[in-house]
Amino acid sequence: MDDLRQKYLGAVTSAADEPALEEVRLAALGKKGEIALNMRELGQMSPEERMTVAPTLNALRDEVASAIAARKAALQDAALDERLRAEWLDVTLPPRPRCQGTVHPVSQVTEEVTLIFAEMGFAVAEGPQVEDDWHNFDALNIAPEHPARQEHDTFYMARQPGDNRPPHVLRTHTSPVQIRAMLGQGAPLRVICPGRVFRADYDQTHSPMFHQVEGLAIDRDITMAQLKWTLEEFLKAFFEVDRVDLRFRASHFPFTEPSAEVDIRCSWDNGTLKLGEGDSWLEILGSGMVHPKVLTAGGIDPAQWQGFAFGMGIDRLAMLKYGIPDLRAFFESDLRWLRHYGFGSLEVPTLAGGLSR
Ligand code: 2NM
Repeated sequence: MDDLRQKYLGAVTSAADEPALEEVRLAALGKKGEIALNMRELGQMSPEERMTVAPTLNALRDEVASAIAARKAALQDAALDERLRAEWLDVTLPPRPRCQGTVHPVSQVTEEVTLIFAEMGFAVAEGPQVEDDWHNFDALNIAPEHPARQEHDTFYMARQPGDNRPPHVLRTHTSPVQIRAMLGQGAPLRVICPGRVFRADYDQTHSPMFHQVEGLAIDRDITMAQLKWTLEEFLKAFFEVDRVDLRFRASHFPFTEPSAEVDIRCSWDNGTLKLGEGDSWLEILGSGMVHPKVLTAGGIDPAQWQGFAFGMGIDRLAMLKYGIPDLRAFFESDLRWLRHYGFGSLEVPTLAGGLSR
């Protein structure tokens, strides 16, 4: 009994880590451990013998068990001390430079535009950037021989010889989203469609990928007067001015009739743009009454419903509002540019607080 005691107490003391200690526990107290086997032999003993052996064996079992528990706690303490030594942290160090990026002006302006039109009851609709030519052209009354369809304006998706599916393009405007909204939701309808569009055009003022927002309102008895009011309210809110002076110039788009380009009165005082005053006019958007053929393509009866629509460039709105000179820098992913022109992620635009705060 004394040998057993020496053996296991010694083994407990010299167990270097928890797995080694667990082996000692199994060897001594486990189901097939030495002490357990000894206890099993109590059954074959005479009552007198058992009276003397059993208490000693029980005491031994308890002593080894508490030695193991004590050693286990000591090993855990030591392991924790070691971790605390290894994983120390100097909390007096200055913080790391956090977020490198900012909210891109295109994202900020998209938020601002969406907020203003949401207030007027317009929902946001989205659609695919790769479109079939029916949604991008035919449904919008853009004839097959229209110059906009030519390779030099439109990015056509590559096709395998023998592919009989309709041609697909990178959408050249967000109007196909409005066709999808008409077909999907029917009239009455009020949506804006912000998003990426693509045209094969690259110079100082054109990027092959840019951003547009188009709006569409369909109801009974919709008129150009409502179009004009809507655009005035939008431009006042967006540019954060009390009044704007708009000029509707007759124009032509395949998808609207009549069509108008909208200019906003402005002045350029030594390089700074002022809206609402002055002798200059700045072209800001295109608009018109939705062509009956376009309503029909959208599954809407032009004898029952009318609609106005408009479209403008988000990138250009951002340049005008925030005084950003070069369009191409928008898409160069230059962090220095982004830090200069970008917005904090928590500076969320609000109509009450001033959009650009
Ligand atoms: C513009 C100018 C004028 C326009 C038309 C439509 C649709 F799908 F409803 F017919 N959406 N957007 C439109 C009209 C767009 O962008 C300069």
